[in-house]
Amino acid sequence: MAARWENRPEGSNWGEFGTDDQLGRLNLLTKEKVLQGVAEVKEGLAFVLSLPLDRPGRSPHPARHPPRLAATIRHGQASYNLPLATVDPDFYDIVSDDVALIHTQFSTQWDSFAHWGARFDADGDGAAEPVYYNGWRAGPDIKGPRKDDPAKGWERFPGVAAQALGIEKMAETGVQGRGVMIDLRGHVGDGRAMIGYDDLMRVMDKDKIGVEPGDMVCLHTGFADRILEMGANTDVDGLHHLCAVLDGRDARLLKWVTDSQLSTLIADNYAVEAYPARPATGPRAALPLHEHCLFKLGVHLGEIWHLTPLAEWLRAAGRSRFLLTAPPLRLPGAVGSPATPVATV
Ligand code: UVW
Repeated sequence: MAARWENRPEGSNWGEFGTDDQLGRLNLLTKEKVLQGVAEVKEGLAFVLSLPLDRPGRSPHPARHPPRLAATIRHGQASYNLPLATVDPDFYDIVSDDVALIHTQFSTQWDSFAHWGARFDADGDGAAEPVYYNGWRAGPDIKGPRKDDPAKGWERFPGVAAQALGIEKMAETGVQGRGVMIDLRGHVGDGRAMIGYDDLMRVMDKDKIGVEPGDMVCLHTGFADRILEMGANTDVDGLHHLCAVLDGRDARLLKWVTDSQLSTLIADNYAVEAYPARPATGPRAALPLHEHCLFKLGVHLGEIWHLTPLAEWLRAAGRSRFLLTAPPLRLPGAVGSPATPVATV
């Protein structure tokens, strides 16, 4: 089948996993990789790597809000603690049923490849068009809300079954393999630290950490732990000055992401990389690590995971590897998803 693009972005791997690929580096989560993860299970201890999904109390992102839960309505009544005797007096059952409004990227989450694209001349006609990983197009492949009334965002849903790059593609793989923890907090503490290639290599050398093709790399910065400490009253301004972030404008760091062949990149901070990114001039990506991972390489980003208890356990045990199982919701067409990842050691 013909590729859907004539040009691929510099430094991208478009086409390497197939013309129609929607999984990117998840293709490296082979059965051998799962077995390598399973081989790291020695104690039978499981760690939940999700924050409660109502944390942070407030998001640094102005359009993302805490989840809202409500009862469904059944026979005109809110169906919490509802006696089914209202249906048949001989029924002794009590039922509850609810509905949630969830901003999929508010708390512990995965970004799908539909989260970040670019204006790029993929079809070679001399004009840039909006396009995503592997040349999937904004519009025909990644559908948006009705242009005449963007407020009718819900009307996007009837068409999503045909959508490319939705988070359900990730869910269908099971997202299981070997996790590798890089404990940045253990070296740079809780102050804001911009981590470039040299800093990352120093930490990995000191802790004797190796990343092999297909590994799911987790960066512990302490950010989500500080969110938990803040409780419901998140100090959003304070968050901007806390903990390590990757320097997305460091070209050698981006090259390491390419060369390492890691399958997914995960952090307990807000965007894995500094947000906003280091200032620069000229045509550029606002978030260069997002562009590199989600748009060019097909590397899913995990954000705001709660990594501290696992990172501390691994450090105390002199280990860095574990079995990681982390599917998103199998929600067709969604751009991001909450996750309840589980690490087993
Ligand atoms: C932003 O929009 C900042 O992206 P992410 O959810 O990946 O942090």
